[in-house]
Order: sequence, then C-alpha cells, then structure tokens
Amino acid sequence: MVLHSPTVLAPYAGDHNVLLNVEVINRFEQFLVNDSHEALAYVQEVDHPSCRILLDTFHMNIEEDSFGDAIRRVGPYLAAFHLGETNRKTPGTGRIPWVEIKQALDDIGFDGPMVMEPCVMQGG
Ligand SMILES: [Mn+2]
Repeated sequence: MVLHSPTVLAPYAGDHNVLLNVEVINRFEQFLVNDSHEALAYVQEVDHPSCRILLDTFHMNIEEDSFGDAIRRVGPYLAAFHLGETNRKTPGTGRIPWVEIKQALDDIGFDGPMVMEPCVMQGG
C-alpha cells in the first residue's frame, strides 16, 4: 500500500490510534507548511481528527508575527509543541517570549505534549 496523501494517511493513522502531526517548519528547511496560517488551512483541508498541528518555537521565531496569535489561531488543532530557543539552546537561555507562549497555551487549554528540542552541537 502506498501512503503518500494526507487524506489517506490521516485515516490510516486514526485506525492505528496515531496522530499525524504536521510540524510547521521555517522556509529555509522546507516549503510545504511554513506558518500557522498555512498549517491551519492544510489541516482544515485534510479534515480528519487524526491530522493535527505541531508548532515549534524555533521555527515560529522565524515565520510568525506573534507567538501568542499563532498559538491562538491554530487553537484546538494544536496537538504537540516543541520548545527551543532562537539558537536551538534550551528554553530560558535566549530571547523566546515564554510568558507570552504560556499564556497563549493556557488560553487555548492546551494539554498536549511539550518536548524540548535543543539541537546544539559543540563547535557549531
Ligand atoms: Mn521541531
């Protein structure tokens, strides 16, 4: 079986009790879904409860006008959240507005997984 379309993948994922989370990645790393507007349109077009959104603060810092507005925009479609600073270091060591992000996550009643994704290699 070839599984390449989200309209095929989402029901398949649902049948296997898996969420298909579309991670929003900045324009320099891929070209399909770069911000919360595109993610929302994509997931709404797929229109399946097993297709949801994963936001990542590292990518949001590049693409979103506002962290809080992006989180509130995707609201109930947000199923997972990646945490990292602008330079991929651990939360609290950089310039990401964590208070604003926490408030927005609380505003939408987010209770999904939050995963730190520091990707720092010594020496650059
Ligand atoms: Mn990520």
